[in-house]
Amino acid sequence: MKRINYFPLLVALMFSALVQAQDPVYEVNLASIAFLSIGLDENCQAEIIPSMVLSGDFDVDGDGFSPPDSLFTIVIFDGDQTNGNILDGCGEFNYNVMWDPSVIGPDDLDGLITGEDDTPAIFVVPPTAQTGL
Ligand SMILES: [Ca+2]
Ligand SMILES: [Ca+2]
Repeated sequence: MKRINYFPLLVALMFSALVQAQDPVYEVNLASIAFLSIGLDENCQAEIIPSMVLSGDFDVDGDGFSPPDSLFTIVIFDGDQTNGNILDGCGEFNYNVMWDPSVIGPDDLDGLITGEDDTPAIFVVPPTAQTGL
C-alpha cells in the first residue's frame, strides 16, 4: 500500500493562509490642500471626503492598498461641528483631518475651506398691475 505524502500540500496551504492573513499596509505621504472652495447643495451643505482635502500619495509602500475613507476623520469648524465632515453654510472655515493609527504618515493636517452657494439665483419678478384697456 502506497502512502500519500501530504506534507508539501500542508506547507503550501499554510503559506497561502499566511500570505492572505497579512494586513494591508496603509503608508501615506499626504498634504492638506490649504485653500479649497466647495460648492454647496440646495441645503447649503457639502459632504467632504479625504480625497477632496488631501493631496499626495495614498499608497507609498505600493502594495495596492490605500486606506479607506473610514479611517479618516474630518472636522470642519463651521456652525455645526457635530456632523463632522459636512460643510454647513457659506463662508471660510478651518478644517482638520486625522486618521487611524493604522495609517502611517504625517500628523494630522488642516486647512481652510470655503463654502460657496452654487445654486442658481432665483429672481422673483412681482406681477405687474394690469392696466385697463
Ligand atoms: Ca499601501
Ligand atoms: Ca459641519
